[in-house]
Amino acid sequence: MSRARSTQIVSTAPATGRTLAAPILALSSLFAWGSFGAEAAALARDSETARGDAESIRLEDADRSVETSFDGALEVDVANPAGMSIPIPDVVGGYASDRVILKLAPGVEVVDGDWSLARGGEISEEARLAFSQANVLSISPLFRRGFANPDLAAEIGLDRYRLLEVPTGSDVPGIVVSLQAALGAVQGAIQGVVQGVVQGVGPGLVELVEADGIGGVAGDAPNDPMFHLQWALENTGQVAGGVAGLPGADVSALEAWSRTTGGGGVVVAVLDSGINPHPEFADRILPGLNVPDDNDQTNDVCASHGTAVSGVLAAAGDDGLGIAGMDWTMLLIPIVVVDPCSGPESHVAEALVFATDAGADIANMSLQYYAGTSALRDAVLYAHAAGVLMVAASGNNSANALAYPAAWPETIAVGASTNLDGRWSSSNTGEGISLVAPGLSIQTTNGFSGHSSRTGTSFAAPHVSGTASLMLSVDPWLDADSIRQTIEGTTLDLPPSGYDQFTGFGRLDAGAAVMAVRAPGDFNDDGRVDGVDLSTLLALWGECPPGGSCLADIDRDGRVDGIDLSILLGRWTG
Ligand SMILES: [Ca+2]
Ligand SMILES: [Ca+2]
Ligand SMILES: [Ca+2]
Ligand SMILES: [Ca+2]
Repeated sequence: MSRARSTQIVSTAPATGRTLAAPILALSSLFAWGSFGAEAAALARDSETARGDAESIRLEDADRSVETSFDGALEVDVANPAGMSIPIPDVVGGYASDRVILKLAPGVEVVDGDWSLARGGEISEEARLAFSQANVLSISPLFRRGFANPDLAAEIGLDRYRLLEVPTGSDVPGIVVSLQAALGAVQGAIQGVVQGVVQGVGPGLVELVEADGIGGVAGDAPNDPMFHLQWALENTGQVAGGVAGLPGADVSALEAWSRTTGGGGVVVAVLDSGINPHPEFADRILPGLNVPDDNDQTNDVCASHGTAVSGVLAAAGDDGLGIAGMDWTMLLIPIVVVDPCSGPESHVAEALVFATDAGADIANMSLQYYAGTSALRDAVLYAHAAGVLMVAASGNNSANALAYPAAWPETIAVGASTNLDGRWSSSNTGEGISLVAPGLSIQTTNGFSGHSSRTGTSFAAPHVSGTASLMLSVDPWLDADSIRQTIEGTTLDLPPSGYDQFTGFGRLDAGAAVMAVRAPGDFNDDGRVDGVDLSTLLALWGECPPGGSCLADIDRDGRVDGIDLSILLGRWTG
């Protein structure tokens, strides 16, 4: 079984002639578990799958080399013959390395000191040998306390489940496949090819063999001591602005965090008054720029405005300190554009070009300007063309006109909402506003180590930027336009019905937006990256059709190729 771990894939795409060698954690799941690997590979080779655009796969290890082409349904079954190929043992999302689950076929008993199975008094030598090879330590009923309704349990077959204990660290995926073959599993999570392989091999002593997955409790609220004040993230009816809130009128941060609290090094430029090295994010502040002073001094120069914006974006969550931000791991580029609290628009333009050139994924602009200069306009176009997602405050003037740069269509214009899911009264409105997000009495970071409550569209915008950052941590190849479409498409509509100039598409729902992101390689959005997705990728191999959808182009470079295959394999879950 260790042989499978050293199996290598050499994959040649006929369309391009390119050859790539990919690390093959995934292929050990795909084709080769113990002796079963040869059968699986043979099956792949012998099946009728060759197509002009199919991928050619050669499997190699120390003493075997199997070349095969496949495209469609075949590897769906071969890839996952046991209905599981979870790659990592003993972690949440992985499998238990010391447990294997059997469901006995009707009429089969465990006999002989737990070392074999029998039907009608006939003891199976295959089972005895298979258990011995798997180093099975014990076999016991899985449901240890019996059933209050034994008839129902028997109808479902719960009474036929057995737990096999094996040594910790066992190759459970390999054992599952071996036992399926030896014991003649007649039913598995995935049938078809598996049945074809094992038919006539085993005596049909079990219905299924499976690994035991490991999970855990779903996300509790983080332990930040001020989290109970953060109505924007979890509204339990907290008072804000003297008014008790509407429970649930929040961005559903807990739902978003159940999927991700950040990761992948997303970079957010904060065009603002600077960022103090507050302990909530001090270790994640990258070198920045002070535009007015033309130097690299980026401590906050305006009553902690930029520091407060950064807390909403990026305060570390569940660290026992203060508050939780939207994305707990994002990197911040501080760019000072004001001195101390105001300055020319062109400084923002400079800052935007600097942010773009520094590789920012997102530019948060909790700013309001009124001229709409061509210099800033063109800097917005520069950033947009470079793929920077721009998020801007709508402004705090009670005006029916959006501030700049929010007024330009390339930016996401964010107004402020209240803890009652209404528009904050001073939040600017106007055609082109994208959405609203919490902006009233927002608990955030202040000074060099403190916290305070802030109000305004400045503190609404970073809820949106932080949501975008979480989305990028799920899929780093998301482009700015699709992030925007998802954020705008998952809002909670606020009155009046439909898009309106007061609250745009509605109030931000970070949970829905993050959940809407498909994980890279999970083309059918079933939460797994497995043989089904691999089939999709191989079937779509080559240039993307012009104007058409290109589902399998994970890195969005216009073609489905070895890069996309590598990404998929790297994210294999089975
Ligand atoms: Ca914290
Ligand atoms: Ca509306
Ligand atoms: Ca999938
Ligand atoms: Ca691609």
